[in-house]
Amino acid sequence: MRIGIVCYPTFGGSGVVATELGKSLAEKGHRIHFITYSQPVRLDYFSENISYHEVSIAKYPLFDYIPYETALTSKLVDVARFEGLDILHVHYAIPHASVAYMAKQILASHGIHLPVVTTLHGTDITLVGKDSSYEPVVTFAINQSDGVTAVSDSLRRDTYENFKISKEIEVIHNFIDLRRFSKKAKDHFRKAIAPNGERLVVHTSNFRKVKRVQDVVHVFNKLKDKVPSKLLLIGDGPERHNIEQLCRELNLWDDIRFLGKQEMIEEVLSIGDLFIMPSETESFGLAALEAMACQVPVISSNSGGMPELNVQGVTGYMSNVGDVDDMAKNAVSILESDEVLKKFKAQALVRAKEFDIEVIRPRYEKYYEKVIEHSLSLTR
Ligand code: GMT
Repeated sequence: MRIGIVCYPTFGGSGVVATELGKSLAEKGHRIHFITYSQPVRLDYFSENISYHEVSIAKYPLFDYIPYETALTSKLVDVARFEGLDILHVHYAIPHASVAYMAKQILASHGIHLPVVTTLHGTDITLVGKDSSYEPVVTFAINQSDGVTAVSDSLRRDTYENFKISKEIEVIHNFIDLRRFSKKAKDHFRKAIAPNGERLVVHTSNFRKVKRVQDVVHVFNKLKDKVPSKLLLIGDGPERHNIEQLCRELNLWDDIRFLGKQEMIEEVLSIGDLFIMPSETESFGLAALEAMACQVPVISSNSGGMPELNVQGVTGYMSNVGDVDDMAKNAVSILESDEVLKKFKAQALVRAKEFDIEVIRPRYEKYYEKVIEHSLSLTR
C-alpha cells in the first residue's frame, strides 16, 4: 500500500507511535510518506520505502497566526496526487483530522478518492479536544473519517462520552519494537549514577501539568528514606522549572538528575529499577510500556488506559491519582527485596511482549484494507 502519515514530529507519544508504525510498515514493503513540518524525531534511518515531505509555510506580515492547516492541506493534496496514496493515516485529531477532511474534499474535486483513518491518542480527546474552542470541528472531522482508531478502550469510551460520534471506533493499542526496546548492558552508566548500589527510579515525560511530575518527586522523597535510591528525570517541558524548585526545597538535589530530552531512551531505561507515571490522565502510557520492555516495573496512577497496560501486583502497582503515600508504599514493596524486584522485572517484560509491534502492526494493515474496501464500495 502507499500510505500517507501525518503526525506531530516531536518526542510526544502520538508522533512516536506514528513514526514507529510507519517504519514497521515500510519494512513490510509498504511505501510510506510522512507529511509534517519537520523530520519526525524517531525517523532516524534511511529506508528506500520511506519518504519525508516537509510542509513549507509561506509567511506574510499580515499573519499573526501562521495558517499551518492550509499549508498542510495543500501538501497533502500534492502528495496524494503525485504519489498516488491509497490511504491517509492522521495521528492526533487536532488539527489533523479536519485537515485530512479538507484535503479529501479537494482531491474529490479532482476525481481522486482518498480514504482517511484518524487515530485518537489521548489529550486530543480528554483534554484539548473537548474544549468548546475545538469541539465542533473535532466531532465533525472524526465523523467524516473513513476509519477511526483509539489507542485504548478507555479512550474509546471517553470519545463516545465527550463527543457525538456516529462512527465505530476500533481499539488498536499502542505497541513496542522489542528489537530496540530491550535491556542493554549499561552497567558503567549505572555505577556512575548509583555508586553505592542505590536503586534507580526513572520518569520520562514532556513535563506538562497532566503528568504530575511533582508526585514523582514526592514519591521518591518518601521512598528514599526506606530504600536508598536515585531518581532520573528525563524529558523537558513547561513544569520543569517548578520541579527543579521543588527538588531544592525538599533538599533532594544530590539524589536527582535531570537528563533532559534523550534520544536513546532505551539505554537509560536499561539501568532503571522502577518507573513512575502518576499522570492525571493517560490514554495508554506508551512511556510505561517502553520501560516495561526494558524490564522496569511501573508505579502508576489508575487513570484512563493505565489498567489496560499495568497489571496490579504483577507488572507494578496502580494508585488513585495524587495518592503519593500509596505509590511510595508500593514502590518500597517492590524495591526493598532483590528477589521481589527480579520477579517484577521479569513480569514487566512478559507483559510488554503482548504489545509487540509484530502483533499490533498487522492489525493496522488489516484495518487499512477494510477501510479502503468499504470506502471504495460507497463510491461505486
Ligand atoms: O502524553 C502526552 O502529552 C503526549 C501525547 C501525544 O499525543 O503525543 O500522548 C498521548 O498519546 C500516547 C500515544 O498514543 C499515549 O500513550 C499517551 O498516554 C497519551 N497521553 C495522554 O493521554 C496524556
